[in-house]
Order: sequence, then C-alpha cells, then structure tokens
Amino acid sequence: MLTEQRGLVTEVVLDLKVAIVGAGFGGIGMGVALKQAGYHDFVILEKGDRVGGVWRENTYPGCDCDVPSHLYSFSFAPYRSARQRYPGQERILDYLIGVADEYGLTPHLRLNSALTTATYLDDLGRWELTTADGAIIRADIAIFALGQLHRPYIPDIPGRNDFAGTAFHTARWDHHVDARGREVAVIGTGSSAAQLLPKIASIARRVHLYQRTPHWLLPKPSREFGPLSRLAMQVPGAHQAYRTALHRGADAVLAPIMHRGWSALPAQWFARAYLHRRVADPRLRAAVTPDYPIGGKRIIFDSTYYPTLARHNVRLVTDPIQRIVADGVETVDGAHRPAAILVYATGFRAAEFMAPITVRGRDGRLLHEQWRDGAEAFMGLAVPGFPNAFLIAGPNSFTPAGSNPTMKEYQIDYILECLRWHEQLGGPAVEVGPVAMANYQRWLRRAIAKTVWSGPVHSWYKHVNGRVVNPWPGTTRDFARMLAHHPVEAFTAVARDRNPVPEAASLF
Ligand code: N01
Repeated sequence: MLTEQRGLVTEVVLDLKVAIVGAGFGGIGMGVALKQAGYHDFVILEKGDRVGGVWRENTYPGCDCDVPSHLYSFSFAPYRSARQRYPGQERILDYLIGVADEYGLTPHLRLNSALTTATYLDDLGRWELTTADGAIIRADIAIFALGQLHRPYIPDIPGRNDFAGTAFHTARWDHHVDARGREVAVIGTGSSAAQLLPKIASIARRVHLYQRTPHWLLPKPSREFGPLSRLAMQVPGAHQAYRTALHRGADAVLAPIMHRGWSALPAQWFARAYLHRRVADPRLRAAVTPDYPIGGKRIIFDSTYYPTLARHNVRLVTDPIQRIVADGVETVDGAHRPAAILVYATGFRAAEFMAPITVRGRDGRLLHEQWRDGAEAFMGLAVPGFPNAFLIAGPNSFTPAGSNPTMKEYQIDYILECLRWHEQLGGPAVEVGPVAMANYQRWLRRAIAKTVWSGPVHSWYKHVNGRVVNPWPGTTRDFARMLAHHPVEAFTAVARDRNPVPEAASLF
C-alpha cells in the first residue's frame, strides 16, 4: 500500500489521510481503530526496528509489568493465555507484535523512521512530517503517540565520562555484558531498579545500590494465576468481568492515594506495615522509609525488592554521590565503592513531551516555545494552535492508578470522533478552542492542587519548574466521562470557522 521513491529524499514520499507517529500501545491502538472505522490511508512511523514502544526498548533483567495483564492490554484483544496475572516484558512485546499483525497494521508500518520535524502548512491545512532519513510525508491529520517514558535520563554526575568499566541505562541494557561475579553499581531506586535488583544481585559479586530518595512500595501478588483461577478464567465472559473488576478496584483503591488528606492513609499504613514485616534491620528500614506522602512518586509494586536489600551482597548507599571515578563511585562522605558495571536506573525525560521533534503549528508557532513553562494539552490530546494534530498519552494523561492502555483507548475513540467530524466539515481543520482549553486548564489546576504531587517532592511527574505535567488527577472513569462529548463542544473549525467556540464551562 505504501509507495516510495527511494533516493528522492527531498520529495514527498507519502501523501496520506493520517500519519501516526510511534508504534507502542498508543500508535498500534490508533491504527487498529482507524482500520476498524474504515480508514486505510495511513502510515505508522516508528523510530525503532519493530513495534513495541517502551516494551521493545526496556529489556533489563527482571523487566516486568506491575499492572495486571487483564488491565495492561487493549479492551478488544486479551492475552491469549490466562496463566499469568502479570505480563513480563517479552510477553507484552509479543502481544503488541501479534496485535499489529492480526489487525493488518504491518503494511502501514514504516520502521526505522525517526520523526525530526512536523510542520502545519497553513495554506493547505495539512501536516508535513520529515524523518531522519530525509523522507517527507504529508497527511491531513498527524497523531503523535510518542509515549512519556522513551527518552532515557542520565544525570550529569561529575566524572561520568571517566568511568573505565561498562555503563548503560536500564532502557539501553547491554546484553553482551556479563555481570556474573562482578561489582555492580546501580544508581536510582525507582520501579526499574526495584525490578532489576533481585536479578542482578543473584549473579553479581556485589551490588551497591545508590538511593537518593526512597520510594513507597506495595507488594505485588505472584505472577502466575493458581489452578482454580486459571480454570475460572476459561468461563465465557470471565475475562471481561475480571477486567471490569480490576478497573473498579483501581479506581476505588489506588486513585484515592493521589489525594492529599486521609484517603491515602490506609495505603500508607499498609505500606509501612509491609515494610516492617519484610525489612528486619531497623537501620535499613529507616533508610528506605519515605518522608513524603505515599503516591508523591509512582508507587513501586514489588514483593522481591525488600528481601533483596537484605542479601549479603547488596549494600544500600544513601550518602549522596560526589563523583564517578574510573573504577567506581565516590560519595560525599569520602567513601569509594568499586564498580565494573554501572547501571543508570535514573528514569526518563518524561516532562519533555515531543522532544526532540521540532513541531510548528498554525502561523509558524513552535510547540516547545508554547510549552516553555510546561506542556499542556486538552485532555492530553490536543493543543491550541496545532490544528488537525492529536497526541496520545500527552500531558496529564498518564494514570498512576490504573491502566494506561485504557487511557489511550479513550483518547483514541475521541480522536476518531474528531476525524469523523473533520470529514463531515469537508475542508477546514479542527483545533481545540481557547475557551474549552482555558476551562479545562482551570479544572486541571484545581484538581492537581488537591493531589499529593502538588507538594515539594521531586518526580518525573513534574516539569523542572515544579509544575505537574504528567499524571491525570482523577480516575480512569473520570477521564472517560470528561471525553464523553462530541468534539464540536470543545473544538473549533479553523479557516471557515463554521463552528464558533462554545461557552464550554459546562464541560468541566
Ligand atoms: O525511573 P524513576 P524508573 N543521583 O524516575 C534516581 C515506569 N515503569 O525507570 O527519586 C541519584 O522512577 C531517582 O532519585 P529521586 C513507571 O511509571 C513501569 O525506575 O529523583 N539518583 C530515582 O530513584 C515508573 O515510574 C514499570 O531522588 C538519581 C531513579 O533515579 C517509570 O517507568 C516498570 C539521580 C529514577 O526513578 C520510571 O521508572 C518500570 C541522581 N543524579 C518502570 N537522578 C511497570 O511495571 C535520578 N536518580 C509498568
């Protein structure tokens, strides 16, 4: 279906209805939705050599999902096997490859195509996308499904380049390196480090784990379902019933944790009690006890991390790092700890949405300038000044309390509505209106002010200026409810302005 004139790198090689950027959960889900709605004139650009997003990029030992399989999947495509309660990295990757294949997305994929610029052409009302290999793609609609956790963050610790051993980020795991019997340093104690630590500690001679801030942790049930549950899952309708129950459970139990005040106290009490049970050494326990409210950073769900901290070959280091030297890491107390392998479990540049792509909207405005003080998008999916462009998993649409594939499906359904409306209009581009955006932002600011994230605790949820730009401050059901209106109520038609911006105060 895709035609291309190879070699003519400065020419338009594709001219389509829709260009999707990114082939993770968001891009694949969008592709399936387009096909099912009868749109076949689209491409999915992917910087990697296959689909999968973060589940292609993160292959560190122990890489797993701490969200149950029945939630961490598309509503229309359950995992084939009902054995596992939680999917591992390879299983999720296979699942995404399988969905792309089964739903006929393969011919639409353009792999190894990293987007560099995206420009709205005012005169044509269309988007022009350029990839790193020089290809130019034009499309009526651009949908950016880049995800939030795909650009590794490596802190600029003094001496970083002096390290003589092997150093890499968890999302760039070097599988040629054998950690058996060697000294390993792991910097960071978030979810990636917690999953990695038990695996690496089981083979390394010694692991020094450098913690700057402890994370709250809740236990995770065993990965495999028991025989009875497996049997129950075979009953027709059981999958959907269990999925619904998990959704409701997450909304009822996890979502209240994000709010300041009493609603998080039961979870915090439970986490403390669990910590007390699993870490016998009072000094170690004190060192890993957070001093901020639970939920301030994403909670780790894991049952193997605490016991691993007590292993004979694991040392938790809480003295701040002073510098990295050729053969190890030095802390401010003057201690030098050897390392042959240095793992940065230091997270992602999550607040820098759309970077490093240069995105120009209406009248040549630059997205990164518009977002100088922090990214903002209507329901995480549309930005004023950028007509016919949509985001999946854009600002403030990550849920720390439920299923992110589900959040993306809600956005996808809404984007599809926008596409249909755009077609009905027969010409003008559609863009979120200023009133709807202002009302939404007002609502969002008020909602975030009531969350634990609004406090001083540092996390990837925030822009460097402290503004909370990543998480959604409600339940997944709230998100669905707020998207349950026709786009005409929030969007406006650019050019002919046939649909004036409504007073959208009633929406939020
Ligand atoms: O990254 P993080 P992650 N010196 O940002 C530390 C998802 N995920 O890759 O807290 C010393 O959470 C930093 O310290 P501090 C999930 O959403 C999902 O672990 O900033 N330390 C922190 O401890 C998760 O939230 C699954 O003080 C430094 C760590 O590095 C997200 O990915 C599995 C430092 C970074 O933690 C990111 O998790 C895994 C410095 N200069 C991940 N700079 C699932 O199972 C940073 N740190 C679905």
